[in-house]
Amino acid sequence: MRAKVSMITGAAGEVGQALIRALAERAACEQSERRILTLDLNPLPPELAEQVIHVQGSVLDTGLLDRLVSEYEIEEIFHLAALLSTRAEFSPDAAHRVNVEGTLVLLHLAAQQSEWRGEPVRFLFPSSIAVFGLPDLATKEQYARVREWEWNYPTTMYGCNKLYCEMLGIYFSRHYRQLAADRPTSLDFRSVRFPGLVSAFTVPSGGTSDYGPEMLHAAAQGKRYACFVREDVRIPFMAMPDAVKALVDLAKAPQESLSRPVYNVTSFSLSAGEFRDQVLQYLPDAQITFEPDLKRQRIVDSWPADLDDSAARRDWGWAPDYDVDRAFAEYLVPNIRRRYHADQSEVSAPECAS
Ligand code: AKB
Repeated sequence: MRAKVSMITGAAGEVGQALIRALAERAACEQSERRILTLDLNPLPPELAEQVIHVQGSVLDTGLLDRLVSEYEIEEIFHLAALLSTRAEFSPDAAHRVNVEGTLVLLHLAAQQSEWRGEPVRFLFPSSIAVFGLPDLATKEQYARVREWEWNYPTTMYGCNKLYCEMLGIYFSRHYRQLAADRPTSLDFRSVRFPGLVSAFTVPSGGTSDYGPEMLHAAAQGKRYACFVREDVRIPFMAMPDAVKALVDLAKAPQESLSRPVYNVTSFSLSAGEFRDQVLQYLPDAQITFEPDLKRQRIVDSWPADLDDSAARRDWGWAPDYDVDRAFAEYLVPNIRRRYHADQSEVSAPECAS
């Protein structure tokens, strides 16, 4: 019999590493036999690798995926592998391959697995504020908290990729093989649109919201930081534990409670200057300047200042644990201080939910 698994692609990335911890805890709390199968081009840090079955490889390697399907029964997929917005602008073709073709391969895999099991495979897809594209700053100010269906005019390759993959996911879950005489069981596609994510344990790379986490991690190491966007530009952010909570909570929400396949989720909205002020509150020696890079600035200017996440709150009880004060005081600053000052223990041990 094939072992039952939750699969995570892009598992060595920022969200992936945090998600492995959360799924391992969930499995321990639920005393579940379902294992975690991870896939990434890169190895995992050793303490994570020992908790999962890690396969080093590409989401585009269909031979490898065929082998995995023959060895494991995949019950859910967290498809995180992606090239982020700044990197995708430098390599749009590679971004399209990884972000779109990679997702298509995984959706096919999930569709086949659903058919074979006679039960839908849950497919969790992290989308992004990059799917929005506000045309100018006046419109950004006027539409401060965008809803899911507003301003879906991305200005980046990454944003286009994410928006299209949301559509592909919906197609695969609702209409795939719609003309077949006996339409097979289809997958269960669910997606959250994340704001900029901030982790205490990892530093992002290749994104355009990276200035937030970069200034914090630089300050904690006593390094100067030149922020690549204007002080006044505002976007929403979220602490990494809440991003993982959003994925895990959406995965377990009863299908009948979901009124849409794609949900905005957010926590707090800060201008780059306010982000700097938060950092200075805890690390008063931080040396942060603003030296906008006009091209990256344009991308952030096109992203909304905030998200309306009321649908997620209503349908599946979404609520972040960390508002801005708690995020900095209880999660980011203590853990980052530990990280750069020898003590590696994590603050706030997670508990099993009752
Ligand atoms: C990026 O900056 O590309 C990502 C995102 C907002 O999705 N962090």
